[in-house]
Amino acid sequence: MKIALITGITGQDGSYLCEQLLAKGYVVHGMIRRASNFNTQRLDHLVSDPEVYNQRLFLHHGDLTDSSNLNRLLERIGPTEIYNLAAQSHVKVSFEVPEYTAEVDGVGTLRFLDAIKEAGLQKRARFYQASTSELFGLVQEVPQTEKTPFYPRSPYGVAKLYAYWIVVNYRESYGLHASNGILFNHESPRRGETFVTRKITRAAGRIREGLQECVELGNLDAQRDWGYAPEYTEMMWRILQQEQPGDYVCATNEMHTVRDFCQNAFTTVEMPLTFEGEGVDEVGRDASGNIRVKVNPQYFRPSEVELLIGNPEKARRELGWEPKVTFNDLVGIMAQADWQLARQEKAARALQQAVLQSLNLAGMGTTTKMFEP
Ligand code: NAP
Ligand code: F7E
Repeated sequence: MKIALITGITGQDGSYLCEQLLAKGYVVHGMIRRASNFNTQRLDHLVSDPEVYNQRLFLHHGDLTDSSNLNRLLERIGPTEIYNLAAQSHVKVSFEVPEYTAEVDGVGTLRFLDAIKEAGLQKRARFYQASTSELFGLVQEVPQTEKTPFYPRSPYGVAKLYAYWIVVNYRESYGLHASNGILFNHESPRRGETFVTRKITRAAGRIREGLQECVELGNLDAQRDWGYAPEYTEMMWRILQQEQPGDYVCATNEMHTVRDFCQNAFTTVEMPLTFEGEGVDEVGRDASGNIRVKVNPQYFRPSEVELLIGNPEKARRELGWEPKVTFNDLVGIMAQADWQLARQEKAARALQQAVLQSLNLAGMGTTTKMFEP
């Protein structure tokens, strides 16, 4: 029987991977952090299914900063495949919490690998590490491949660099079937709302529905190779089905600016933008001349990764993996989903307003402002 253990199962990638493994007939165990509120929204459809939850999907509390629970989990579960997706995954936040990021993203990976070795699971369990294009940072060649030298540009990138090499080291030293997926940015309607793509598609939908005036962004010139998350989680699985472990770039080999992403997203919600001005004075205006996108230096990073574009030739050759969802498809999927959410939010607000008015309490509603890095 195939038994998978996923850390970071509550995240974007963890939730897609979980669905895919269940569909392939796996028993899936997920490690989740204890929180004061439920943090399983991306898994709710599975957790509320009595034929799945506690039958083929099991959740366990744990944290990559705590090795005692990792040891216990491995002993109890005896996984055949381990996907280490847990991380403090926000690059800008890593400048604010660098030590914690190193603990979780760097040393956390070592804790896991060592727990596998100590539990004597190195012959039974295959290990996938969520490595990243942030390793390339200040890029040394274009496009980047498995052979491109690394030059990380953030505490996140540096922590993931340690994780990358400790995976290689445990593979070479102890014969672990341990692999790195060097994944370029991948997005979806489940993407966290403070990553730039989702921030833009959320804003486009809300602005279109009159729930928000404008969105403030940082570096509009940054260029990324953006793919569709479910295709990338499928690749994680393919890596662990290989006879031999290895390291693979996972990307589309196509690059776009943040500004392109904005233009595409606002066009999807039928509100095309025209950009004018430069640097911090650049703005995006709608057809009526209203400013819908502004630059706010608050979102600049102390050191920036200006461009990333990956060549996934090795993955195509050895894994038969090829992305199908194009940049335009991806923006369309996300912007349509968030437009729909905005419509629902508008309808819910109207209902709330009607109820408050009928109770003669109008004006007592609260508004929340999201804290955003
Ligand atoms: P995500 O949505 O931010 O999910 C991160 C997951 O890690 C969440 O489940 C989070 O739990 C969990 N986590 C955070 N700190 C933890 C800790 N100390 N102990 C245990 N769990 C912890 O990230 P994602 O986009 O799915 O990415 C998955 C992995 O791929 C990450 O390692 C990321 O660094 C890497 N990666 C992502 C991309 C990308 O473009 N998405 C590209 C390359 C690599 P909570 O839900 O409780 O916060
Ligand atoms: O930024 C620029 C920002 O935060 C992309 C993580 O999944 O992918 C992700 O890291 C670009 C950067 O993703 C805003 O400066 C402009 O150049 O969406 P992001 P990221 O930093 O590329 C890699 C591969 C990972 O491994 C990470 O885990 O967009 N940008 N304006 C902005 N970024 C944000 N967040 N917010 C803005 O307002």
